[in-house]
Amino acid sequence: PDVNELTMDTGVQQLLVKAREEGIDTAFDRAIKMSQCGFGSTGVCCRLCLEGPCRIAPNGKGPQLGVCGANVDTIVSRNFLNAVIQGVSSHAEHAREIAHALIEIVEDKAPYVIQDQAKLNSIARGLGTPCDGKDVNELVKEVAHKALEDFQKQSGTLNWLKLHAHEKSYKNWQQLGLLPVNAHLEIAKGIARMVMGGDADPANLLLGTITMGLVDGYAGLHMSTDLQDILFGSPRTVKTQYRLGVIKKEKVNISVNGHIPLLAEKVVEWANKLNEEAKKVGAEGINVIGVCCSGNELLMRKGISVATNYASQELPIVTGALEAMVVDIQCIMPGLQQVASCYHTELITTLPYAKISGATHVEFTTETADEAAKEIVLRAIDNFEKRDPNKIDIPEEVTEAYAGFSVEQIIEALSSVNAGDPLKPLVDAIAGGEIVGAVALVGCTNPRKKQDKYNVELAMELIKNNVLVVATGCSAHSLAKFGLMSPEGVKYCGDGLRGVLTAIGQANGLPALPPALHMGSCVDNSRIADLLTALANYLNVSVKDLPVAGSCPETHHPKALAIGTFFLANGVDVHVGVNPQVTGSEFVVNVLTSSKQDFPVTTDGLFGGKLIYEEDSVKAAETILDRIKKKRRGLGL
Ligand code: BF8
Ligand code: SF4
Repeated sequence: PDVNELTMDTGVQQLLVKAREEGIDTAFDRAIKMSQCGFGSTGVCCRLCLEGPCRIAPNGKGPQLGVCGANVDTIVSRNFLNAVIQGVSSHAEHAREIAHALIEIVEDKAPYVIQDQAKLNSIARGLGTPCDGKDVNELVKEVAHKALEDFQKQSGTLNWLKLHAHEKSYKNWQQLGLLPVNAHLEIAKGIARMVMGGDADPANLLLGTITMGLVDGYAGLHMSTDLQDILFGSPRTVKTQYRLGVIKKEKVNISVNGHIPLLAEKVVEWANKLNEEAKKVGAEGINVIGVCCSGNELLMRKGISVATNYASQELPIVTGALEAMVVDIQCIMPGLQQVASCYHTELITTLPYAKISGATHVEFTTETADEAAKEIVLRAIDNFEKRDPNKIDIPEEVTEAYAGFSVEQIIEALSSVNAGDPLKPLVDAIAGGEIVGAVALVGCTNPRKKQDKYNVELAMELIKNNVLVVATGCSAHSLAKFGLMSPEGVKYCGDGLRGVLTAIGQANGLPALPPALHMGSCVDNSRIADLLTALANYLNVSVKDLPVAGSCPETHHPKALAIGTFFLANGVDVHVGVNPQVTGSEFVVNVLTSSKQDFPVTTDGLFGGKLIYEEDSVKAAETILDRIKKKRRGLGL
């Protein structure tokens, strides 16, 4: 296929042509060559023991039971649980690493400075830890220990769930016996129930998956965001730039790619400190740019510009002007090294449990954060002179965008309209119908789908119909690149939404608020959940009653499935635009996607939210709007 069928981003198109001319394959080419297995893509293949692999033909032909007697519903639900556990483990590890770092920091073993005392106090108070008379270090230590309890306690439930869950959701999960005890225990239990000869009741397996979703939401997403805000500061509105044009020919370019901002923050710090060193090799300075969620983290707190999102992460290297790509973990394509080996770019892995063969490894620990970051930046400076001028080609386009919409920032923006009752203008606009509802556009891009197209199309449909969009992760990059995170984006909105965004924007010195509000990285989906909880409390209803939904049109990672499960558990409808590999079981499909009146056990009936699988973004928008309107009617609107 022609490159313009692979991505909407003209900069990525330009570099895909260059890569092809140079004989370099990227994820887009590999996706074309790799045919998808019909059994795997419907979730009916089981590889859980050496009696197998067993696979159940969905058309009823051939054996309908695995060698052990497992039927297709058990196999599909086990595979789904397996995928969600992978996502949960990623987010829980992320949170645990930050908690651990906080302890090292207050013990003076790690070189970071706590940035946000107000957030620290509010989290401590929420956890029931008195703040009075304690110094910052003491309080950080107590909060971090509370966090680590969520990986250790043997009874009760997650501190972070009690801290953030809406009371009505909490009661529902309690009644259903779904409350998680600690993250590690639940992950281990989840794997234990999924093994050969474990849990073979598909409904029970799916309920277990919901518990994993709660672990993801609270011990993963919320804990990561809270602790990172304490450590690095809560985001405030920032103006930034997107697209591959943020790579600067005259500068030493370093991209950070991954998720846990402990390293990325240090790279920025050392890039500033060593800026003069770069001039000694003929560069104008050092330019740190973001890719994927590390990009989001630095963007939200530091306004760092973002080059590209997941599917095209190899392309910054193809500019021939990237001196180093520094990675930590999650969504790092191993293929980066093949591409880097064709250029002067040094791919630098940093975590002992996430290496790539052929890449340089500079081990990062919180204790040696400064040394590691300094070495990385010096390596990048050295590499500047190794550039091949004939290989340099940087797409010019950049797009301006606003980001940094933490809940704190959104409330502050609303306070400019109504200082005494900040949520009132938003709630009034929803009640009056100027805003029909809100949708969180989250998650990924996927090299199998035309990059950005589905994210952007869905957002456009929604805002045209007066639905407010908030965004995180790689989908936020898509929306920013196409103007939906700038005030001018209101021209695509329906009249009602445009009016509200303009009024709030102008009260804050902007021509308008952007129609899509950037709320951060994937762990920052916690911020979206917090906003929903605040709205539900304000209206004295459940989260499941709100006219809202979540959507991940270009899904690729199991983390997205874990996040989706968390929102389903809260009664929020979740749309995915990529086959979630469950379609081989009618039972599983019904539990996840049917409305409560149509099937005896559904997530809709138990929690109030269902899964919507629809590849076409325009059709997906229609379905989402129908459900939002139904929820509005439920509220008497
Ligand atoms: O955690 S959005 S492609 S980079 S999984 Fe990955 Fe998806 Fe991007 Fe961030 Ni989230
Ligand atoms: Fe086959 Fe059962 Fe083993 Fe799965 S667990 S591979 S279905 S025998």
